[in-house]
Amino acid sequence: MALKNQYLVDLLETVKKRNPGEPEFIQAVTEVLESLEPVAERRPDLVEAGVFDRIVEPERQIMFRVPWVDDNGKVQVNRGFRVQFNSAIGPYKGGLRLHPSVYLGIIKFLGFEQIFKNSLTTLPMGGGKGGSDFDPKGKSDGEVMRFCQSFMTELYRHIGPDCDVPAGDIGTGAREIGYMFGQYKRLRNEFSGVLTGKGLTFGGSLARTEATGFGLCYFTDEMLRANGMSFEGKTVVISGSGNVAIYATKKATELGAKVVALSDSNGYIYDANGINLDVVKDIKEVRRGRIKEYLDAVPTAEYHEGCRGIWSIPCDIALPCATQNEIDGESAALLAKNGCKVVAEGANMPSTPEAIEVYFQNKMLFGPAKAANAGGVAVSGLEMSQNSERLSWTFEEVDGKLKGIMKSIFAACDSAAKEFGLEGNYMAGANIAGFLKVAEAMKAQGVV
Ligand code: NDP
Ligand code: 2IT
Repeated sequence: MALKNQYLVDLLETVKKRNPGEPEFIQAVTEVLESLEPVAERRPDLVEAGVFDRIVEPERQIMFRVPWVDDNGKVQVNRGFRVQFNSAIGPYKGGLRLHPSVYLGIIKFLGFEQIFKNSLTTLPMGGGKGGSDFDPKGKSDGEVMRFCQSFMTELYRHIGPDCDVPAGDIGTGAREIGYMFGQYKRLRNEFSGVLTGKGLTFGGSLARTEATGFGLCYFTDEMLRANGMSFEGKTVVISGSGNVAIYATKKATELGAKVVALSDSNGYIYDANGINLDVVKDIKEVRRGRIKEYLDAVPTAEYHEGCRGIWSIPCDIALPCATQNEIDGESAALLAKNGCKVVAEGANMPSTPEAIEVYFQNKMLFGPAKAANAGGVAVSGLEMSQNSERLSWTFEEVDGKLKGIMKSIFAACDSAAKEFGLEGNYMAGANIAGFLKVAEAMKAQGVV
Protein backbone atom coordinates (compact mmCIF):
# COMPACT_ATOMS: atom_id res chain seq x y z
CA MET A 1 0.00 0.00 0.00
CA ALA A 2 1.87 3.06 -1.24
CA LEU A 3 1.27 6.50 0.24
CA LYS A 4 -0.81 8.87 -1.89
CA ASN A 5 -1.18 11.91 0.38
CA GLN A 6 1.50 14.32 -0.93
CA TYR A 7 2.24 15.79 2.48
CA LEU A 8 2.96 12.33 3.92
CA VAL A 9 4.90 11.28 0.80
CA ASP A 10 7.18 14.31 1.29
CA LEU A 11 7.49 13.65 5.02
CA LEU A 12 8.53 10.03 4.46
CA GLU A 13 11.11 11.24 1.92
CA THR A 14 12.54 13.61 4.56
CA VAL A 15 12.66 10.81 7.14
CA LYS A 16 14.52 8.58 4.66
CA LYS A 17 17.07 11.34 3.88
CA ARG A 18 17.56 12.22 7.52
CA ASN A 19 18.06 8.64 8.73
CA PRO A 20 20.31 6.88 6.21
CA GLY A 21 21.39 3.33 6.95
CA GLU A 22 18.51 2.67 9.35
CA PRO A 23 16.16 0.34 7.43
CA GLU A 24 14.27 -0.90 10.51
CA PHE A 25 13.41 2.66 11.54
CA ILE A 26 12.25 3.55 8.02
CA GLN A 27 10.16 0.36 7.95
CA ALA A 28 8.42 1.25 11.23
CA VAL A 29 7.74 4.86 10.16
CA THR A 30 6.47 3.80 6.73
CA GLU A 31 3.93 1.41 8.24
CA VAL A 32 2.63 4.04 10.65
CA LEU A 33 2.41 6.85 8.07
CA GLU A 34 0.55 4.55 5.67
CA SER A 35 -1.97 3.74 8.40
CA LEU A 36 -2.33 7.42 9.27
CA GLU A 37 -3.21 8.55 5.74
CA PRO A 38 -6.97 8.76 6.47
CA VAL A 39 -6.20 10.67 9.69
CA ALA A 40 -4.10 13.25 7.84
CA GLU A 41 -7.00 13.71 5.39
CA ARG A 42 -9.60 14.10 8.13
CA ARG A 43 -7.54 16.15 10.60
CA PRO A 44 -5.91 19.13 8.86
CA ASP A 45 -5.52 20.72 12.31
CA LEU A 46 -2.97 18.04 13.27
CA VAL A 47 -1.09 18.59 10.01
CA GLU A 48 -1.14 22.34 10.69
CA ALA A 49 0.24 21.79 14.22
CA GLY A 50 3.17 19.86 12.71
CA VAL A 51 2.31 16.78 14.73
CA PHE A 52 3.31 14.33 11.98
CA ASP A 53 6.60 16.15 11.31
CA ARG A 54 7.45 16.23 15.00
CA ILE A 55 6.44 12.69 15.97
CA VAL A 56 8.96 11.06 13.59
CA GLU A 57 11.91 12.90 15.16
CA PRO A 58 13.15 11.74 18.60
CA GLU A 59 13.09 14.42 21.28
CA ARG A 60 16.57 13.34 22.39
CA GLN A 61 19.11 10.65 21.43
CA ILE A 62 21.90 9.66 23.79
CA MET A 63 24.89 7.53 22.73
CA PHE A 64 27.76 6.69 25.02
CA ARG A 65 30.84 4.54 25.62
CA VAL A 66 30.45 1.56 27.95
CA PRO A 67 33.89 0.34 29.04
CA TRP A 68 34.21 -2.72 31.29
CA VAL A 69 36.81 -5.32 32.22
CA ASP A 70 36.24 -8.99 31.34
CA ASP A 71 37.20 -12.02 33.45
CA ASN A 72 40.62 -12.15 31.78
CA GLY A 73 41.39 -8.58 32.82
CA LYS A 74 40.94 -7.31 29.26
CA VAL A 75 39.22 -3.97 28.64
CA GLN A 76 36.07 -4.27 26.54
CA VAL A 77 34.14 -1.40 24.98
CA ASN A 78 30.49 -1.44 24.00
CA ARG A 79 28.18 1.30 22.77
CA GLY A 80 25.20 2.39 24.86
CA PHE A 81 22.00 4.05 23.62
CA ARG A 82 18.89 5.72 24.99
CA VAL A 83 16.43 7.28 22.58
CA GLN A 84 13.87 9.49 24.33
CA PHE A 85 11.35 9.62 21.55
CA ASN A 86 8.21 11.29 22.81
CA SER A 87 7.06 12.57 26.21
CA ALA A 88 3.71 14.12 25.25
CA ILE A 89 1.60 11.85 27.46
CA GLY A 90 4.04 10.81 30.19
CA PRO A 91 7.66 10.09 31.12
CA TYR A 92 9.67 8.22 28.48
CA LYS A 93 9.11 4.48 28.99
CA GLY A 94 10.54 1.46 27.24
CA GLY A 95 12.98 -1.39 27.52
CA LEU A 96 16.72 -1.85 27.17
CA ARG A 97 17.89 -4.36 24.56
CA LEU A 98 21.24 -6.10 24.98
CA HIS A 99 22.10 -7.90 21.75
CA PRO A 100 25.08 -7.74 19.34
CA SER A 101 22.76 -6.56 16.54
CA VAL A 102 21.86 -3.35 18.40
CA TYR A 103 22.70 -0.05 16.67
CA LEU A 104 20.96 3.31 16.60
CA GLY A 105 18.43 2.29 13.91
CA ILE A 106 17.13 -0.66 15.98
CA ILE A 107 16.71 1.48 19.09
CA LYS A 108 14.94 4.18 17.06
CA PHE A 109 12.46 1.77 15.50
CA LEU A 110 11.70 0.31 18.92
CA GLY A 111 11.39 3.76 20.55
CA PHE A 112 9.09 4.97 17.77
CA GLU A 113 6.78 1.95 18.10
CA GLN A 114 6.78 2.36 21.87
CA ILE A 115 5.05 5.79 21.56
CA PHE A 116 1.92 4.24 20.06
CA LYS A 117 2.02 1.07 22.15
CA ASN A 118 2.26 2.98 25.41
CA SER A 119 -0.55 5.28 24.33
CA LEU A 120 -2.77 2.23 23.70
CA THR A 121 -2.22 0.91 27.24
CA THR A 122 -4.44 3.77 28.56
CA LEU A 123 -1.63 4.61 31.05
CA PRO A 124 0.37 7.88 31.08
CA MET A 125 3.66 6.80 29.49
CA GLY A 126 5.72 8.38 26.70
CA GLY A 127 7.93 6.39 24.32
CA GLY A 128 11.61 5.54 24.66
CA LYS A 129 14.04 2.68 24.17
CA GLY A 130 17.67 1.93 24.86
CA GLY A 131 20.27 -0.77 24.95
CA SER A 132 23.70 -1.80 23.84
CA ASP A 133 25.52 -4.07 21.40
CA PHE A 134 26.76 -6.03 24.45
CA ASP A 135 26.03 -9.77 24.19
CA PRO A 136 25.15 -11.30 27.59
CA LYS A 137 25.35 -14.79 26.07
CA GLY A 138 28.31 -16.75 27.38
CA LYS A 139 29.32 -14.02 29.86
CA SER A 140 29.82 -14.74 33.56
CA ASP A 141 27.59 -13.10 36.17
CA GLY A 142 30.56 -10.92 37.14
CA GLU A 143 31.05 -9.71 33.57
CA VAL A 144 27.34 -8.96 33.19
CA MET A 145 27.40 -7.04 36.48
CA ARG A 146 30.42 -4.95 35.49
CA PHE A 147 28.85 -4.15 32.14
CA CYS A 148 25.50 -3.17 33.75
CA GLN A 149 27.25 -0.97 36.32
CA SER A 150 29.25 0.80 33.63
CA PHE A 151 26.15 1.22 31.45
CA MET A 152 24.23 2.79 34.34
CA THR A 153 27.18 5.00 35.32
CA GLU A 154 26.39 7.07 32.22
CA LEU A 155 22.66 6.38 31.85
CA TYR A 156 21.74 7.46 35.40
CA ARG A 157 22.08 11.17 34.62
CA HIS A 158 19.49 10.94 31.83
CA ILE A 159 16.74 8.95 33.58
CA GLY A 160 14.52 9.17 36.68
CA PRO A 161 11.12 8.01 37.95
CA ASP A 162 9.35 11.11 36.54
CA CYS A 163 11.59 11.50 33.50
CA ASP A 164 12.48 8.18 31.87
CA VAL A 165 11.88 4.68 33.23
CA PRO A 166 13.70 1.84 31.41
CA ALA A 167 12.89 -1.89 31.69
CA GLY A 168 13.85 -5.20 30.11
CA ASP A 169 13.82 -6.36 26.49
CA ILE A 170 15.89 -8.95 24.59
CA GLY A 171 18.90 -9.89 26.72
CA THR A 172 17.78 -7.78 29.68
CA GLY A 173 15.98 -9.80 32.34
CA ALA A 174 15.70 -9.78 36.12
CA ARG A 175 19.45 -10.23 36.63
CA GLU A 176 20.44 -7.23 34.49
CA ILE A 177 17.68 -4.99 35.90
CA GLY A 178 18.86 -5.88 39.42
CA TYR A 179 22.47 -4.86 38.69
CA MET A 180 21.36 -1.65 36.98
CA PHE A 181 19.00 -0.72 39.81
CA GLY A 182 21.73 -1.28 42.39
CA GLN A 183 24.10 1.02 40.56
CA TYR A 184 21.46 3.75 40.03
CA LYS A 185 20.57 3.69 43.73
CA ARG A 186 24.21 3.95 44.68
CA LEU A 187 24.98 6.83 42.31
CA ARG A 188 21.88 8.86 43.19
CA ASN A 189 21.60 7.82 46.84
CA GLU A 190 17.91 7.40 46.13
CA PHE A 191 15.55 4.42 46.23
CA SER A 192 12.97 5.07 43.53
CA GLY A 193 10.97 3.30 40.84
CA VAL A 194 13.46 4.25 38.12
CA LEU A 195 13.36 0.87 36.40
CA THR A 196 10.56 -1.67 36.01
CA GLY A 197 10.86 -5.42 35.98
CA LYS A 198 12.64 -5.22 39.33
CA GLY A 199 12.92 -8.17 41.70
CA LEU A 200 9.95 -8.74 44.00
CA THR A 201 12.03 -7.92 47.08
CA PHE A 202 12.86 -4.38 45.90
CA GLY A 203 9.78 -2.89 44.30
CA GLY A 204 9.04 -5.23 41.41
CA SER A 205 5.44 -6.05 40.53
CA LEU A 206 3.91 -9.49 40.68
CA ALA A 207 2.93 -10.65 37.18
CA ARG A 208 5.47 -8.39 35.37
CA THR A 209 7.46 -11.50 34.38
CA GLU A 210 4.36 -13.09 32.89
CA ALA A 211 2.81 -9.88 31.55
CA THR A 212 3.90 -9.74 27.90
CA GLY A 213 3.18 -13.38 27.13
CA PHE A 214 -0.07 -13.46 29.11
CA GLY A 215 -1.14 -10.12 27.62
CA LEU A 216 -0.44 -11.42 24.11
CA CYS A 217 -2.80 -14.35 24.74
CA TYR A 218 -5.47 -12.13 26.34
CA PHE A 219 -5.36 -9.85 23.29
CA THR A 220 -5.42 -12.80 20.88
CA ASP A 221 -8.31 -14.36 22.79
CA GLU A 222 -10.29 -11.12 22.41
CA MET A 223 -9.51 -10.98 18.69
CA LEU A 224 -10.47 -14.64 18.26
CA ARG A 225 -13.76 -14.24 20.14
CA ALA A 226 -14.70 -11.12 18.17
CA ASN A 227 -14.36 -13.31 15.09
CA GLY A 228 -16.20 -16.36 16.41
CA MET A 229 -13.15 -18.41 17.40
CA SER A 230 -11.16 -19.36 20.52
CA PHE A 231 -7.85 -20.95 21.61
CA GLU A 232 -9.65 -24.17 22.55
CA GLY A 233 -8.22 -27.13 20.62
CA LYS A 234 -6.01 -24.95 18.40
CA THR A 235 -2.44 -25.81 17.38
CA VAL A 236 -0.05 -22.96 18.09
CA VAL A 237 3.51 -22.28 16.92
CA ILE A 238 5.54 -19.83 19.00
CA SER A 239 9.00 -18.59 18.02
CA GLY A 240 11.67 -17.70 20.57
CA SER A 241 12.03 -19.28 23.99
CA GLY A 242 12.70 -16.21 26.11
CA ASN A 243 10.51 -14.25 28.48
CA VAL A 244 7.68 -13.53 26.05
CA ALA A 245 7.60 -16.97 24.40
CA ILE A 246 7.62 -18.89 27.69
CA TYR A 247 4.64 -17.07 29.22
CA ALA A 248 2.74 -17.02 25.93
CA THR A 249 3.15 -20.81 25.88
CA LYS A 250 1.87 -21.04 29.45
CA LYS A 251 -1.26 -18.94 28.86
CA ALA A 252 -2.10 -20.38 25.43
CA THR A 253 -1.94 -23.86 26.98
CA GLU A 254 -4.15 -22.75 29.90
CA LEU A 255 -6.65 -21.40 27.37
CA GLY A 256 -6.95 -24.86 25.77
CA ALA A 257 -4.45 -24.68 22.90
CA LYS A 258 -1.57 -27.03 22.14
CA VAL A 259 1.79 -25.29 21.61
CA VAL A 260 3.93 -27.56 19.42
CA ALA A 261 7.07 -25.52 18.71
CA LEU A 262 9.55 -23.06 20.20
CA SER A 263 12.93 -21.79 18.96
CA ASP A 264 16.08 -19.85 19.71
CA SER A 265 18.59 -18.25 17.36
CA ASN A 266 20.15 -21.64 16.58
CA GLY A 267 17.11 -23.74 15.75
CA TYR A 268 13.64 -24.94 16.68
CA ILE A 269 12.00 -27.84 18.48
CA TYR A 270 8.79 -29.59 17.42
CA ASP A 271 6.88 -31.60 19.99
CA ALA A 272 3.66 -33.04 18.58
CA ASN A 273 2.46 -33.86 22.11
CA GLY A 274 2.61 -30.24 23.19
CA ILE A 275 5.60 -28.44 24.71
CA ASN A 276 6.54 -29.42 28.27
CA LEU A 277 7.11 -25.95 29.69
CA ASP A 278 8.86 -27.11 32.86
CA VAL A 279 11.64 -28.51 30.69
CA VAL A 280 11.93 -25.25 28.73
CA LYS A 281 11.92 -23.12 31.89
CA ASP A 282 14.70 -25.21 33.38
CA ILE A 283 16.81 -24.86 30.22
CA LYS A 284 16.19 -21.14 29.67
CA GLU A 285 15.47 -19.60 33.07
CA VAL A 286 17.69 -21.74 35.30
CA ARG A 287 20.59 -22.96 33.16
CA ARG A 288 20.63 -20.32 30.37
CA GLY A 289 21.04 -23.19 27.89
CA ARG A 290 19.98 -23.83 24.29
CA ILE A 291 16.55 -25.02 23.11
CA LYS A 292 18.20 -28.08 21.51
CA GLU A 293 18.66 -29.47 25.06
CA TYR A 294 14.86 -30.07 25.15
CA LEU A 295 15.58 -33.38 23.41
CA ASP A 296 17.65 -34.59 26.38
CA ALA A 297 14.45 -34.56 28.46
CA VAL A 298 11.94 -35.29 25.68
CA PRO A 299 13.66 -37.60 23.17
CA THR A 300 10.45 -38.01 21.13
CA ALA A 301 10.58 -34.33 20.08
CA GLU A 302 12.42 -33.11 16.96
CA TYR A 303 15.15 -30.47 16.68
CA HIS A 304 15.95 -28.62 13.45
CA GLU A 305 18.82 -26.21 12.87
CA GLY A 306 17.95 -22.69 11.72
CA CYS A 307 15.05 -20.57 12.93
CA ARG A 308 13.03 -19.91 9.76
CA GLY A 309 11.87 -23.51 9.37
CA ILE A 310 9.54 -23.12 12.34
CA TRP A 311 7.02 -21.38 10.05
CA SER A 312 6.73 -24.53 7.91
CA ILE A 313 4.97 -26.33 10.79
CA PRO A 314 1.19 -26.49 10.16
CA CYS A 315 -0.71 -24.53 12.81
CA ASP A 316 -3.90 -22.56 13.41
CA ILE A 317 -2.24 -19.70 15.27
CA ALA A 318 1.31 -18.30 14.97
CA LEU A 319 2.76 -16.16 17.74
CA PRO A 320 6.17 -14.76 16.71
CA CYS A 321 7.95 -13.93 19.99
CA ALA A 322 11.65 -13.68 19.04
CA THR A 323 12.74 -10.62 17.04
CA GLN A 324 12.14 -8.16 14.20
CA ASN A 325 11.54 -9.36 10.63
CA GLU A 326 11.52 -13.04 11.60
CA ILE A 327 8.55 -13.76 9.29
CA ASP A 328 9.14 -12.73 5.67
CA GLY A 329 6.72 -12.98 2.73
CA GLU A 330 7.77 -16.53 1.95
CA SER A 331 7.30 -17.77 5.52
CA ALA A 332 3.94 -15.99 5.72
CA ALA A 333 2.82 -17.67 2.50
CA LEU A 334 3.84 -21.04 3.94
CA LEU A 335 1.86 -20.37 7.11
CA ALA A 336 -1.21 -19.44 5.05
CA LYS A 337 -0.84 -22.46 2.75
CA ASN A 338 -0.71 -24.77 5.78
CA GLY A 339 -3.96 -23.38 7.18
CA CYS A 340 -2.79 -20.78 9.71
CA LYS A 341 -5.61 -18.31 10.32
CA VAL A 342 -4.20 -16.04 12.98
CA VAL A 343 -0.90 -14.21 13.56
CA ALA A 344 -0.42 -12.14 16.71
CA GLU A 345 2.91 -10.48 17.42
CA GLY A 346 4.65 -10.95 20.77
CA ALA A 347 7.93 -9.61 19.38
CA ASN A 348 8.32 -6.06 18.06
CA MET A 349 7.88 -5.81 14.26
CA PRO A 350 8.42 -9.56 13.65
CA SER A 351 6.56 -9.45 10.32
CA THR A 352 8.09 -7.84 7.23
CA PRO A 353 5.78 -5.62 5.13
CA GLU A 354 5.59 -8.46 2.59
CA ALA A 355 4.44 -10.87 5.31
CA ILE A 356 1.71 -8.45 6.42
CA GLU A 357 0.56 -8.19 2.79
CA VAL A 358 0.20 -11.99 2.74
CA TYR A 359 -1.85 -11.99 5.97
CA PHE A 360 -4.33 -9.48 4.52
CA GLN A 361 -4.51 -11.21 1.12
CA ASN A 362 -5.38 -14.47 2.87
CA LYS A 363 -7.88 -12.79 5.22
CA MET A 364 -5.93 -13.97 8.27
CA LEU A 365 -6.54 -12.25 11.61
CA PHE A 366 -3.53 -10.08 12.37
CA GLY A 367 -2.77 -8.72 15.85
CA PRO A 368 0.02 -6.13 15.45
CA ALA A 369 2.84 -5.85 18.01
CA LYS A 370 1.95 -2.38 19.28
CA ALA A 371 -1.36 -3.74 20.51
CA ALA A 372 -0.71 -7.43 21.06
CA ASN A 373 2.50 -7.16 23.10
CA ALA A 374 1.55 -4.04 25.08
CA GLY A 375 0.86 -6.12 28.20
CA GLY A 376 4.49 -5.99 29.29
CA VAL A 377 4.76 -2.23 29.33
CA ALA A 378 1.23 -1.98 30.74
CA VAL A 379 2.27 -3.93 33.83
CA SER A 380 5.43 -1.83 33.94
CA GLY A 381 3.06 1.14 34.23
CA LEU A 382 1.28 -0.66 37.07
CA GLU A 383 4.66 -1.27 38.73
CA MET A 384 5.28 2.50 38.56
CA SER A 385 1.91 3.13 40.23
CA GLN A 386 2.69 0.65 43.01
CA ASN A 387 6.12 2.25 43.54
CA SER A 388 4.55 5.72 43.74
CA GLU A 389 2.08 4.66 46.41
CA ARG A 390 4.70 2.43 48.11
CA LEU A 391 2.37 -0.55 48.08
CA SER A 392 2.30 -3.84 46.23
CA TRP A 393 -0.72 -5.48 44.75
CA THR A 394 -1.51 -9.20 44.60
CA PHE A 395 -0.86 -11.30 41.51
CA GLU A 396 -4.60 -11.60 40.93
CA GLU A 397 -5.09 -7.85 41.10
CA VAL A 398 -2.32 -7.09 38.60
CA ASP A 399 -3.34 -9.94 36.29
CA GLY A 400 -6.96 -8.75 36.43
CA LYS A 401 -5.94 -5.21 35.48
CA LEU A 402 -3.75 -6.59 32.68
CA LYS A 403 -6.70 -8.52 31.29
CA GLY A 404 -8.87 -5.39 31.39
CA ILE A 405 -6.18 -3.35 29.63
CA MET A 406 -5.72 -5.92 26.83
CA LYS A 407 -9.50 -6.02 26.31
CA SER A 408 -9.63 -2.25 26.05
CA ILE A 409 -6.68 -2.22 23.64
CA PHE A 410 -8.49 -4.65 21.35
CA ALA A 411 -11.66 -2.56 21.58
CA ALA A 412 -9.70 0.62 20.72
CA CYS A 413 -8.07 -1.02 17.66
CA ASP A 414 -11.37 -2.45 16.52
CA SER A 415 -13.32 0.78 16.83
CA ALA A 416 -10.62 3.04 15.32
CA ALA A 417 -10.43 0.69 12.34
CA LYS A 418 -14.20 0.84 11.91
CA GLU A 419 -14.32 4.61 12.34
CA PHE A 420 -11.86 5.06 9.48
CA GLY A 421 -13.56 2.53 7.21
CA LEU A 422 -10.98 -0.21 7.71
CA GLU A 423 -12.98 -2.80 9.65
CA GLY A 424 -10.92 -5.83 10.72
CA ASN A 425 -7.59 -4.08 10.01
CA TYR A 426 -6.32 -4.04 13.60
CA MET A 427 -2.89 -2.82 12.44
CA ALA A 428 -4.38 0.41 11.09
CA GLY A 429 -6.65 0.56 14.15
CA ALA A 430 -3.69 0.28 16.56
CA ASN A 431 -1.65 2.89 14.72
CA ILE A 432 -4.57 5.32 14.51
CA ALA A 433 -5.84 4.90 18.09
CA GLY A 434 -2.30 5.05 19.52
CA PHE A 435 -1.48 8.13 17.45
CA LEU A 436 -4.60 10.16 18.16
CA LYS A 437 -4.10 10.39 21.93
CA VAL A 438 -0.47 11.46 21.55
CA ALA A 439 -1.35 13.85 18.72
CA GLU A 440 -4.04 15.64 20.77
CA ALA A 441 -1.54 16.05 23.62
CA MET A 442 1.17 17.37 21.28
CA LYS A 443 -1.23 19.86 19.72
CA ALA A 444 -2.44 21.08 23.13
CA GLN A 445 1.13 21.55 24.41
CA GLY A 446 2.17 23.77 21.49
CA VAL A 447 5.24 23.50 19.29
CA VAL A 448 7.75 21.81 21.60
P1 NDP B 1 14.56 -12.75 25.64
O1 NDP B 1 15.95 -12.24 25.58
O2 NDP B 1 14.03 -13.27 26.90
O3 NDP B 1 14.35 -13.87 24.52
C1 NDP B 1 14.57 -13.61 23.18
C2 NDP B 1 14.31 -14.87 22.38
O4 NDP B 1 14.32 -14.56 21.00
C3 NDP B 1 15.38 -15.92 22.60
O5 NDP B 1 14.83 -17.19 22.42
C4 NDP B 1 16.36 -15.58 21.48
O6 NDP B 1 17.20 -16.65 21.11
C5 NDP B 1 15.45 -15.19 20.37
N1 NDP B 1 16.12 -14.23 19.50
C6 NDP B 1 16.57 -13.00 19.85
N2 NDP B 1 17.17 -12.40 18.81
C7 NDP B 1 17.11 -13.28 17.81
C8 NDP B 1 17.57 -13.22 16.47
N3 NDP B 1 18.23 -12.16 15.99
N4 NDP B 1 17.31 -14.30 15.70
C9 NDP B 1 16.65 -15.38 16.19
N5 NDP B 1 16.19 -15.47 17.46
C10 NDP B 1 16.43 -14.43 18.25
O7 NDP B 1 13.68 -11.54 25.08
P2 NDP B 1 12.11 -11.29 25.24
O8 NDP B 1 11.38 -12.58 25.27
O9 NDP B 1 11.92 -10.33 26.33
O10 NDP B 1 11.80 -10.52 23.88
C11 NDP B 1 11.33 -11.17 22.70
C12 NDP B 1 10.64 -10.16 21.80
O11 NDP B 1 9.53 -9.59 22.50
C13 NDP B 1 11.51 -8.97 21.38
O12 NDP B 1 11.13 -8.58 20.07
C14 NDP B 1 11.11 -7.89 22.37
O13 NDP B 1 11.35 -6.60 21.85
C15 NDP B 1 9.62 -8.17 22.49
N6 NDP B 1 8.95 -7.65 23.68
C16 NDP B 1 9.42 -7.93 24.94
C17 NDP B 1 8.73 -7.45 26.04
C18 NDP B 1 9.15 -7.79 27.42
O14 NDP B 1 8.46 -7.38 28.36
N7 NDP B 1 10.21 -8.54 27.64
C19 NDP B 1 7.56 -6.58 25.89
C20 NDP B 1 7.12 -6.40 24.52
C21 NDP B 1 7.82 -6.91 23.48
P3 NDP B 1 18.73 -16.68 21.61
O15 NDP B 1 18.68 -17.00 23.06
O16 NDP B 1 19.37 -17.74 20.79
O17 NDP B 1 19.30 -15.32 21.33
O1 2IT C 1 8.87 -3.63 23.94
C1 2IT C 1 8.39 -3.44 25.07
O2 2IT C 1 7.27 -2.99 25.22
C2 2IT C 1 9.21 -3.81 26.22
N1 2IT C 1 10.31 -4.33 26.05
C3 2IT C 1 8.72 -3.53 27.62
C4 2IT C 1 8.99 -2.10 28.00
C5 2IT C 1 8.69 -1.75 29.44
O3 2IT C 1 8.97 -0.58 29.77
O4 2IT C 1 8.18 -2.56 30.20
